[in-house]
Amino acid sequence: MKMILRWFPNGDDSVTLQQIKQTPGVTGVATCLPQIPVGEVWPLEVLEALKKEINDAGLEMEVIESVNIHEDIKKGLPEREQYIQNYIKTLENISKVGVKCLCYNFMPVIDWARSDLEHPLADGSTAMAYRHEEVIKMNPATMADVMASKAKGYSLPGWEPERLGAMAQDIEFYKNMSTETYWENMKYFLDAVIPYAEKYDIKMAIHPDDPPWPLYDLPKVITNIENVRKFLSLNESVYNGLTICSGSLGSSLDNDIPEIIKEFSGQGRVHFAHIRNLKHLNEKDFDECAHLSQCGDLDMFEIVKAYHDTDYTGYIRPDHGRMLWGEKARPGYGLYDRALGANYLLGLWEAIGKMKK
Ligand SMILES: [Mn+2]
Repeated sequence: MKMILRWFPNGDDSVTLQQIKQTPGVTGVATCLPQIPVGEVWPLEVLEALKKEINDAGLEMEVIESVNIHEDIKKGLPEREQYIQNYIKTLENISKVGVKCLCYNFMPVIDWARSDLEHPLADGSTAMAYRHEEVIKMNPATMADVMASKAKGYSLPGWEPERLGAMAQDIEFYKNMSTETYWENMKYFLDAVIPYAEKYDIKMAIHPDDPPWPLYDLPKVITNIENVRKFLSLNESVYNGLTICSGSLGSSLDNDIPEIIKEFSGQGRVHFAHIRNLKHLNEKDFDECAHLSQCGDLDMFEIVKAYHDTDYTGYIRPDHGRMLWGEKARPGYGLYDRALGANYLLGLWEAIGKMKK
């Protein structure tokens, strides 16, 4: 297991590589090139410069999160051929700089959704929150405005301005597409790309849909254990794998996260773990919270133990953190709460390992 933190380059992060390096037990970062428009090839020379910057800080760059998938691939349009070729070229380039794992998602139009990015918690910290009625009352463009207004000037991954322009049109497009066709488009992408992931030795790790239920009549696919089984069966290569995000899947109270980890990590199909906690107010409303079991609904001991028991060798990162101690940062991605989370998870990992001796 390798503990990493997400980090955004080009000055688009309040957290420095030096701060990450000083976080005990953290050996690398999951990073990205947000300046490259979705669908374009990631240039090798830009990747080499990024790798040098990260390595010079004493950290590894083995995980990319994420290379976004062009909407034409998800829609199954003829233009997907070119975008798939570009994706394969990007795989080749990231392999040349030593990347081993690629986290991506296959959510249509809208990436993750929250109704508030700085919801006050009882202890005076703030966290991202989701209120289902508020989200479905907002149209997606309004939500984009809400997201942007609370982002503290940082870019929000998944809410890149270029994807917002065509949002209304894209939502309309999917109204005429069955979920089954959406699955077929996903399989088409996987069958084209996975042989190259094998060739370049990059583990593809799809991130679950967040939240794991339909919004605005858009298809949702990576939402529960049955659908994850279906996804993995679309292409049986071990390179067609998962990012298990405890918070995204855990937003649905029907999902038993330790069971999901045991099944798929046991099969060697989990390559990246996002671990965070959340606290439900009811079935579809929740606040994000500190990582500790006692702060939320998820049992972090059981989650970490499920990875440990299945001899997990992939990457783990604490997921979103709260804003605390006066920190100003991209929502979910401050330093303090994620550093606390990383060390809590490392403590559980150490204790579970030593109890087995
Ligand atoms: Mn996640």
